[in-house]
Amino acid sequence: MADDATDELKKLEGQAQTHLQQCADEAALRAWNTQYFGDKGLVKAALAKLSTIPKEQRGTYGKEVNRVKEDLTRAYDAALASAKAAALQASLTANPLDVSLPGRGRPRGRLHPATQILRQIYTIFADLGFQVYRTREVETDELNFEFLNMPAHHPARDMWDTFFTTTPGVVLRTHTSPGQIHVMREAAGKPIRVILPGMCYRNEAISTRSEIQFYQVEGLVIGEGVTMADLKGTITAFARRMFGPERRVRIRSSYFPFTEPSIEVDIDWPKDDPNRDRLTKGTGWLEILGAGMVHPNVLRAGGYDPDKVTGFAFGMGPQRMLMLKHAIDDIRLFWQNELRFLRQF
Ligand code: FA5
Repeated sequence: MADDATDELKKLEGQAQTHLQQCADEAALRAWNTQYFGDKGLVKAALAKLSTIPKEQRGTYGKEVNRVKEDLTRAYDAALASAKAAALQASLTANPLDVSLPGRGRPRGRLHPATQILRQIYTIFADLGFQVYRTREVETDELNFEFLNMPAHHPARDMWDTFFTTTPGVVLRTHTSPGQIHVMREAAGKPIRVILPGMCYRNEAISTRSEIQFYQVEGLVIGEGVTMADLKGTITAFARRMFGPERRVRIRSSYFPFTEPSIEVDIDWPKDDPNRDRLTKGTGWLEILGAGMVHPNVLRAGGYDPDKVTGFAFGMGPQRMLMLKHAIDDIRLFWQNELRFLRQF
């Protein structure tokens, strides 16, 4: 019985070695492994036979079956390693790596021109002692209009065509001015000198100078004895630094319900630009901001006493300034994501 078993073992070993040599690739080797070493494999079966061998011959058979198992395992590992190496070699020869090909460059991003000019604005106002204060883009009707001295049905509301949300009384802000109320209420009576940058939305006819979505930077200064002269000085100092000393600044009187008196400020369009007349409607000037002395009703809405303090406010359009700086003939270019345009900045 034991001799028969040992003969079978020899036969099994010979057969396994021959099969192994015939395996041409990794897949064939793995199939071989399942055939001999899988759960129902032939080597497993030979090991299981041990319990049927008479006790006195069990030691010899056991040693032999273990030797066969180890030899076959070693042979399999070696064959698998050389099959893998051969496959790698073959793939390197078939698809040679051409190290002389030029690399693929990574495109470098840059700041959007609107972000660049916003940062310039922050820097100039930081030097003038202003802090940046951020407020929300979605406001209530109350903050966008009422607290700014425009009760419901006030005709001045017509100046700002508004996007209403589906929630009654909630609007996309038409200007950064509602931020004035937020700052005043937070500062609670203390002096204020801040700018409030952010996006605004208007249901407007889009043109070369007007978008339905645009940045504004609001400014607010409140304290004892703040005058119109401070406003004019601040705006002029800002414009000189933003546009250079050779560019002209025009201040003219205007109307806003939340300031009294009110002004608007224009900058002269570059003289040598052929689009000058078209973009400035023949005047040579483009408006960059509205401003004025904060109306007493607005001071009251913010919790300040107009008999004790005064203040000035302004709201400027950074994209209009970009147009003026670089003689850009269409404000819509900023949101079109045309890289050939954006790369110039
Ligand atoms: C206002 O929005 C006032 N809240 C400004 C203000 C603030 C006055 C504080 C007094 C005190 P106006 O609608 O004129 O005003 O807009 C101010 C600036 O925002 C404009 O001068 C312009 O530079 C920019 N702007 C206005 N509408 C658009 C638009 N549709 N597209 C691009 N820029 C715009």
